[in-house]
Amino acid sequence: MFSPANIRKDFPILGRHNSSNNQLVYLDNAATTQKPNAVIDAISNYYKNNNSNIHRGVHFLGVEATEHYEDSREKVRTFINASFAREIIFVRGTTEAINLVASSFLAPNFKPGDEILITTMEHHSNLIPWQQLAKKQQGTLKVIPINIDCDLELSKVEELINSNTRLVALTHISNALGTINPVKEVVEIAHRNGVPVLIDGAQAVGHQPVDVTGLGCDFYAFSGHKMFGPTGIGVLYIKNEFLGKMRPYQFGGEMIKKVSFTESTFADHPHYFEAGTPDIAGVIGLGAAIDYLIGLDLNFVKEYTETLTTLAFDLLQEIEGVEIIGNPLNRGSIISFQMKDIHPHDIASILDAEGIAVRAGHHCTMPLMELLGIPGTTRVSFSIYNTEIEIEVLVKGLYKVKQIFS
Ligand code: C6P
Repeated sequence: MFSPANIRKDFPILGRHNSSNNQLVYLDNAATTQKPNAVIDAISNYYKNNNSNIHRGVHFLGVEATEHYEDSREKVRTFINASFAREIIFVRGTTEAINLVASSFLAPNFKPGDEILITTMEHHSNLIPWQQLAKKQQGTLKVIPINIDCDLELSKVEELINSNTRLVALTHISNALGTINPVKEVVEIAHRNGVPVLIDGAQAVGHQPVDVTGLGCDFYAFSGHKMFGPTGIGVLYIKNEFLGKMRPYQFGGEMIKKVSFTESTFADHPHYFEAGTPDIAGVIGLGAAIDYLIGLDLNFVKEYTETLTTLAFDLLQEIEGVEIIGNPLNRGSIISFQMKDIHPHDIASILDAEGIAVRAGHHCTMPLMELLGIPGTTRVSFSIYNTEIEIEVLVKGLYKVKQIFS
């Protein structure tokens, strides 16, 4: 039987206190989640017992390390329901995954006048690579608007797609608003018009079941560190049919078949995209994070964090002067808000003194903040180890903020 108290024991950092001896209340999970012992131990065990380079050594350490690394690829494949292991590319994180698609898939065939379609709520990582590509190759970046509730205007997707559209790139869950986008519907519209779709899943994987085959998307990007895994490792899912249409991302060892001074031929996928020694410990840690999440049951994770988010939403709304940004039809475990006449950084600093970790600022979505006419927000984001008591502590903290500024 699930119990938050038992889950919390898996995360040693949750026992930390700040310099005023206030117990940590970690509500910055959208920035990065904390790590369970299972992940910390898997990384430590790799370095203690298996450390070796992979796909090279004939010695037993090399064989073991390679097995663990490729086991993790298989775990990722089943976790997101991809069809083939070769569709799973290990990268540094969501940011690198998106840059890989921009330079290996879109750039080589992108002509002047071509268009890329994103949404108003994209993180800079799913905006700047497309913006810079469009600038360099005389194309256009188009933006799907959002409505007053901060939901995507789905009806505009078909209107904005035309024969020049080369890609639709959108976030699954907005890191700044919490909006869960109707990504399956967007994929259907785009595909009806012959346009491939990339989904930025940074805030979705690990929070709810994700099925790339069911979604039908062509590219899906996510980061290990937002789903209990280590930093520095992430995944790009590339649908099989696109693998052969992409150029290598980087050149070097591991991604080749044969090399002479004049020519090189390249390895099969996924190694084609994994030049150099990868983050082996990170991949093994990510595999352990997936095992941990499977043990928790993702449907349960989703249900529990939804309950916490609803509770926080209701309590925050009751505080006079608090304005929650957006009221989307479907919300992930993220709430952004403002407090009348108080800067988000002041709110975050006062909460920090109480031991409460939140994020304040533009959340790497400057164009969205500009559109909303605000400099930034205070953001709380929940994970499986958060509790109702912690939400009460947050609410108390916010009353303290009000009191200090009154
Ligand atoms: N958002 C946040 O506090 P990286 O840094 O590559 O792991 O992930 C980038 C990224 C891309 N897309 C979305 C939707 C994201 O939320 C993030 C990271 C963090 O919201 C850090 S800015």
